[in-house]
Amino acid sequence: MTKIKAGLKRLQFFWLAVLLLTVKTYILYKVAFTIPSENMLQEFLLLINPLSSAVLLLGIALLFKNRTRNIMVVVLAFIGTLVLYFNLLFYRFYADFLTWPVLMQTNNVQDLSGSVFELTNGWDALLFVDIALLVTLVVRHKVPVVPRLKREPAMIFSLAVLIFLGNLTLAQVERPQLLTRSFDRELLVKNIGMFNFHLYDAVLQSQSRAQRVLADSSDIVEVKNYTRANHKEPDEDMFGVAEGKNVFMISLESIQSFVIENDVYGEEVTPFLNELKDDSYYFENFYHQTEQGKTSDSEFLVNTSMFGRDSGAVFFTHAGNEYNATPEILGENGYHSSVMHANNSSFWNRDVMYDSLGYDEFYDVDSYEVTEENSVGWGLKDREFFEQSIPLLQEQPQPFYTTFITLTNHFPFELDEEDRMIEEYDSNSGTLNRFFPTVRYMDYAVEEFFNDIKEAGLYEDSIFVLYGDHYGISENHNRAMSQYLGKDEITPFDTTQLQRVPLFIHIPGHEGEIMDTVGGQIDLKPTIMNLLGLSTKNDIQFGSDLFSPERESYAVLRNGNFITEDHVFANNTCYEKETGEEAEIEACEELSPKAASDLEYSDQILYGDLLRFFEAENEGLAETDDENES
Ligand code: GP9
Ligand code: MN
Repeated sequence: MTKIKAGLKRLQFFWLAVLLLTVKTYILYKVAFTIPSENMLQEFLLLINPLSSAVLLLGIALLFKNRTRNIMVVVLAFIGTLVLYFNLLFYRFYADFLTWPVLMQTNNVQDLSGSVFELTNGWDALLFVDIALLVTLVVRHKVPVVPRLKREPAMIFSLAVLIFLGNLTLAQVERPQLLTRSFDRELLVKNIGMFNFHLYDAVLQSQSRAQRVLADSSDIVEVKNYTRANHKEPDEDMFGVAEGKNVFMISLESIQSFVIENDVYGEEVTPFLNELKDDSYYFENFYHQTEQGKTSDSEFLVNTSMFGRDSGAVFFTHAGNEYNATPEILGENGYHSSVMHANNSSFWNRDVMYDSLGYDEFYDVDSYEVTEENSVGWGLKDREFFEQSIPLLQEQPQPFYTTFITLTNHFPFELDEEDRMIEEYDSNSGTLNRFFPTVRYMDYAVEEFFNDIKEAGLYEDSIFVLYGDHYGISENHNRAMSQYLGKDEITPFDTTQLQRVPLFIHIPGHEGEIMDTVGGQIDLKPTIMNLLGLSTKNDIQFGSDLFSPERESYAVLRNGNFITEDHVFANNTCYEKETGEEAEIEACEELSPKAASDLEYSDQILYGDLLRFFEAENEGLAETDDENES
């Protein structure tokens, strides 16, 4: 105890600086970044999360001797304050926190430097008051000059690590999978602190950068040959049927196919979608292929026809890559593209990633009027969201390609009493029980949206693609799920089959059909492009047109499990699809190499950022085509 006291006294100037930086960061969180907290634990995390990094940063000063050490404390505190200040300026402009890639993208910084004066505020000087105090103390020789102890820096750095681990443990209690899923910058800053967030971001970025640096243009040739060999020609009758039409991409949050044509105590869960089935192409064997990136992974899959990552979220780790995504290609073909989603633009790093995917516009939470009354759970209720989207749609140039991301049917599936149209289910899982009424509500919201679209005169000239983004009920609820499905247990076969999400392609004037081809989100890009009359023959893609007569029934999930016409390969076991019984492994072996190659080649493109070499290649191709013609 006395030792600790002596240590505190010896390093009193250092600890004073640590305290000031910590308190200042906390005040800034609350006043400038207005980070809300929902409970005491969150508030406590906000308060302590700057501590470990302050100790680490200012601890560097302890490597120096005598007076230099005190001067270094001041210099490092100043640097820390500058980091806070740059974030603050950036936040005033973008309502987001700085990341390394953003800092490297010069146009972003130029945007900012142009208006830097407008972003500053007289009160900002307060940020530097403590620095002035520290300087005064040093200049006036009020700070004792203490000799350097050999083991001191190491002890202080260990202390920083210990504090950080304590912080992280608490943060994981508050937000499980915080670092692996890395879903939102605000959440990260909230839980581990701004400085630690910058360190974390640096590690993440350097990992992906290393692979990018090692890649060169020859790497793309093999992948290109592979995907071109797997190309499937479109159905002649379907190619171009929706040429020039608007495209509504409607992402249905957390819905799974098992709710379609199903009921809870006699009440239909999705009456509208069940009806929509009758005059749409409905794909009953369509799988989501997402992992930890959840909704963002699904957005990536449907727009790029590439796989997301097996861990983490590609929207975060590879937002700076070159892509050849649907919004960009459609943009080159006279389309206006946008996303409508009433959430923060920084969630899933969408603000950055949407630029890379080539979207023209992102209508985020600021485009909507969100109040306590019209919100539930994660935010704006779906009905309100769709309603408020209509005027936004009307102001867009046509034809448009617009993605709508619903939100109400999101875990933990909260709903206001007035919006509950069917009863909850009764099982040991509150999650599954609540799931049905929120799905029912989403179904209602989509129905009303269709009515509004018709009223706004936007129906006839459009096509509608409605798809489930990912599962809503995880394996943690298997017991309740087996009760609902009337099964003894949920096997790996069942779990794989539960990854089916509904896909409707609704084309006004078409009768539609129940389609049994096995497919996944990765197939949507070529499917949509071909409907619009645009060939994807030369594109690098891992999916194929769902209407193509040449396509084989097949989907590989991100975890390597795959599904064919007759079999399901899950957890290294081959199952008969019809019965769910185990089959001879040979029955699945034929497609194993393809499943592995699809994932591997897609990863190569992603990690090597290989599509940056693609455009040049394509131009070369166009030239040779021309030459052949002349
Ligand atoms: C958040 C919404 C939900 O903006 O898309 O994300 P999820 O948690 O489902 O990935
Ligand atoms: Mn989702």
